[in-house]
Amino acid sequence: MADETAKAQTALPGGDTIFGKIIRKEIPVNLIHEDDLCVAFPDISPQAPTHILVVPKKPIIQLSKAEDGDAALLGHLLIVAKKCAEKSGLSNGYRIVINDGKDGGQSVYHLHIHVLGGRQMGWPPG
Ligand code: DGP
Repeated sequence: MADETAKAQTALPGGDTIFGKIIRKEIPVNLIHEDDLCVAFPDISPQAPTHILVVPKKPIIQLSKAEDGDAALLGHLLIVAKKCAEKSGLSNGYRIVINDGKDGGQSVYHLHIHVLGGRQMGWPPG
């Protein structure tokens, strides 16, 4: 698999994404969580022992395109993210990441939250 940062340099916003296919069950994943508003599943290219993606069913392209009316949904995604971290036993802490756009390293243009844990995270991020 190509490096995710390299992929983010060429990824373009717009259209259906791999996450749309996962939400519609066209591609099978090991669902960690599903409700009316979102799904959570392991990242295919894990950057930590635990690496989960929390993805809204509403195809918001990226955080910078979210609207005021998405506030409750965005809050829900964070609550689901912390529940997934708890379920995964990340009792020592974890990192929540949202990559936005080219400079943010976004490669899939369907908003998602990364939950990373199971190792010491560094700062600043790369
Ligand atoms: P980002 O760079 O923030 O847009 O993160 C996209 C993530 O999506 C990246 O960490 C790899 C992951 N990913 C890409 N395709 C698939 C897939 O088909 N299945 C799963 N589970 N994850 C994927």
